[in-house]
Amino acid sequence: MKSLIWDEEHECASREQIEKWQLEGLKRTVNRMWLRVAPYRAKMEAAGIVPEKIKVLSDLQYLPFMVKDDLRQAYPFGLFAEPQENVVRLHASSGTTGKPIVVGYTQNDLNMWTDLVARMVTQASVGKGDTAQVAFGYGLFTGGFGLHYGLERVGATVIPISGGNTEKQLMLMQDFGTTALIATPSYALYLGEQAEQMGFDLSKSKLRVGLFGGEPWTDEMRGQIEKKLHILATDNYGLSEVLGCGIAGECPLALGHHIAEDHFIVETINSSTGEILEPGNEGELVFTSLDKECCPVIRFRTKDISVIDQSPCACGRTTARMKKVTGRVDDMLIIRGVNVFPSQVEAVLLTIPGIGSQYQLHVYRRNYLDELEVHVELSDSSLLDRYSELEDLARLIENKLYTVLSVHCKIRLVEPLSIERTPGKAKRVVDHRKEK
Ligand code: DLL
Repeated sequence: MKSLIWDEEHECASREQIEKWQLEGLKRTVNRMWLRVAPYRAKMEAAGIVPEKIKVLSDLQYLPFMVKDDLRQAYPFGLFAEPQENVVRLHASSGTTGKPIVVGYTQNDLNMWTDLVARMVTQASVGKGDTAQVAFGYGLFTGGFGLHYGLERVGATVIPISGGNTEKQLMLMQDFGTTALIATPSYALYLGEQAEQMGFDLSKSKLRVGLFGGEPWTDEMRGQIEKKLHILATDNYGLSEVLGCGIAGECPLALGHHIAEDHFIVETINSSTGEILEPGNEGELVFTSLDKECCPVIRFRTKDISVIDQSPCACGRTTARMKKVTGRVDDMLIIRGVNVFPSQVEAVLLTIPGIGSQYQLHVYRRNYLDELEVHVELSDSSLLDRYSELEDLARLIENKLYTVLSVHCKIRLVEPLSIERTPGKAKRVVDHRKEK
């Protein structure tokens, strides 16, 4: 498997060099925010910090955090550091309720974004000669357009099919000879299931690699995708508020996602106290942009949980790597005082034979107590008629989940393919506690 380096100067620089770029970029960004973004300047003033105080990289710690709510309150353009005539593109976060978070890009921002996506797809081994099917939604979501331009930049043939229309996806995949699939992992798995149902033999197709991102997924799910689609499945990470896709992605060694540290400073913090953690400790990822023009961010709290590793990778890159995101701080369910992440449930479920690949957690409050009900698809519907086997399977799942979670869950086994699939991000948790 080839793993080329797109930009050796920046991807393989010494730590000393990276930190030099970071300090210069940090000073630039702090000045820009101070002069052009009044709500952030007010935060700095409240914290008693002025741009001149930023002298060394560790002075970052004195700068106030930015959170999603700051961006929401500034809807739509309140945190833009550029006048409208310099803004050439708008995207928005994928939140389902209320007003979205809007992000703008200048032409320089778009050029940088395209470079970073080109870097990310190159490290996942995609380049000239590949045919890349972009099954992310094109629109306000950054996935479609972000991947699109980066793939064109490396010279791949891009199929901008967007999300959904699964039959057509499979048809074009065969007829156009797609070699790289770009999608959310949950949609990739659905494509695999549908291919099986429709009698498409993906082992005979040209598909060889997947670039998946946009939602958390476990290594167990990676295994299932690789088996069903007969490909190498790589993960990449990003978020609209910081840039979109292209912030970090895996090389084929899959030893963590290489972070574009020449454009972003990454920190991990204790989510409850805000305390900065040393690399190697699990915490909430926090990003600072170094050269974004329209929507710079300083210490943006992502709520995503991961671990940073600053040691160089065997592939030759020296930028810090982040472990696969295990979940979001706000995805964490607290069931009778115990913390439960959907990813823990996924990791258990996908090792049990006889069940399908989709699941959903339903949380109820009954008699003032939280209850977790896990809906799990069977892989074979004939089991639904064999009650004792069904009961045995449910008990097995419950016991295995209890071992990992220390919480008793109710297991509901449902028909194959009956849990809703979406072309975008999967809905893993349905919280009924807020319902009347
Ligand atoms: O999902 C950007 C993106 C598009 C990344 C395509 C990768 C590929 P948002 O819609 O703003 O942006 O959602 C960002 O999605 O804070 C994470 O919680 C989650 N997320 C994104 N990628 C991953 C990943 C895009 N690889 C939010 N693993 C982030 C885990 C991810 N979670």
